[in-house]
Amino acid sequence: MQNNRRLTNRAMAFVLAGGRGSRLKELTDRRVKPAVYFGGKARIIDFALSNAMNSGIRKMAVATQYKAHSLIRHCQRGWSFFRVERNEFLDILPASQRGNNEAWYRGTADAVTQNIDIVDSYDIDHIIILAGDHIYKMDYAEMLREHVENGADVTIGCLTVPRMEATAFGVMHVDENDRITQFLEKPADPPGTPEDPNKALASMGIYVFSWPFLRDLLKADAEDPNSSHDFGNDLIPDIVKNGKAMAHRFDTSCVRHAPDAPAYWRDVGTVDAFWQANIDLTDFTPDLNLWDKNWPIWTYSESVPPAKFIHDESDRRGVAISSMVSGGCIISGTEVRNSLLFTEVHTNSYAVLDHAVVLPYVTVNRSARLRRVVIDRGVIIPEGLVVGEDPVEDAKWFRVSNKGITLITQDMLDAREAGI
Ligand code: ADQ
Ligand code: ADP
Repeated sequence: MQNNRRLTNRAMAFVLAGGRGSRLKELTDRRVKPAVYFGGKARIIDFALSNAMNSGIRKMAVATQYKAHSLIRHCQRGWSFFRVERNEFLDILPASQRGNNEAWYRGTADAVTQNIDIVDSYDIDHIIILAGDHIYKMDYAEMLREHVENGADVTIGCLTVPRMEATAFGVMHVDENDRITQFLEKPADPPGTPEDPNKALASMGIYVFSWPFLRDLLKADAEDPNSSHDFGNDLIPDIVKNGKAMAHRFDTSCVRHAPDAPAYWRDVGTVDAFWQANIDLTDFTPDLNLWDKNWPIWTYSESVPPAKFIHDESDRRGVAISSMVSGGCIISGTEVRNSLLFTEVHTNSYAVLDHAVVLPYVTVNRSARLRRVVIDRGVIIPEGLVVGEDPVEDAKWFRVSNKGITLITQDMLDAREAGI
């Protein structure tokens, strides 16, 4: 068996964080999906970066492109604790900083190609390509070990998903040894697995390569006029045809907080999924355990005072029931139920928050009643605003999802105030 420590020492995590993404609607108006808040303190990208960190990887790069400012600021503030003298770092690689004629990253593979010389300078043996936009806990060291033991050209992290949900993924067929025999990028009619025709084996967009192998492939891809320079569309199908591509099942390297805890992976790419995954954390025993000291989720943390609850026995109830309330919050005479409040949310008397996901620095003024909402950062909720009781009224001003979740941003409130 290979020495895992030596493998991770000489490996890097390359996090793709530049995609446009639009299904989170106004939540991604100003920030890219990996920079969207999650779980009370963290951002979505912290999960991939923490997985790398907890797997023993100390070299990381984040390729950014659209709406990168808040992501870059977050990485600089939260992920600057590496020891440069030990060749440990997190490097931010914005598009359009390099080369003579290329501007934007043309695709996920091009995001690596445009940084070949930088990756060369890291002096690594293996590269783990990750997406910065999923919530899960996974030990990449296990995957790396398997990749080396199998002598694979590429190893792809994969999940079993309901067959009809697989249209959004790369879908693979494997043989009895989990060697990939066919790979279809986002097929309209995904093939089922041999064991269960209603399930499909989907790519998580996580790839392990030896760096010299990938570098040669990228150089050839850059010259190919027919390529879209994308891992899922171009490179992976090519390796499946001409090389040795192996599937690594998430089940075998997911990090569970208890032996019988479910394998947890979520794409929080829609307002509904984002709301649900955050609200799920308020469950009695959530499937995603943020308290697990064996696999902490690292993030930038502001120095703020503890959450404060102001409650008087007459008529102001300042309480939070089955909820998570972050530092710096002041819950003054507000009833908070099954909700998740990020840093420095201030709420006032006679207000009610029920199944609410409230991003940082929000103020909720008196007597507002908000049910099944996502409230964007910094929003000032006016006195007496009621949301979640009359979907037709809500939809006049706010974005109401198919599942009846209302997204509230300051722009929407300003438009409502102006009556436009
Ligand atoms: P997609 O879901 O289409 O498929 P894609 O748009 O390729 O994902 O983005 C993957 C990651 O790369 C995201 O984190 C995104 O932000 C980033 N990204 C996209 N374009 C980029 C660019 N030009 N520069 C830098 N970063 C960029 C992929 C695979 C599928 C697989 C799913 C799993 O192609 O096979 O099933 O991911 O989610
Ligand atoms: P109400 O909930 O009745 O509208 P207030 O908004 O006046 O009451 O606030 C009540 C509590 O919140 C008090 O304990 C007050 O000290 C605290 N508080 C309000 N604003 C701030 C602030 N900007 N910084 C620190 N504490 C605050």
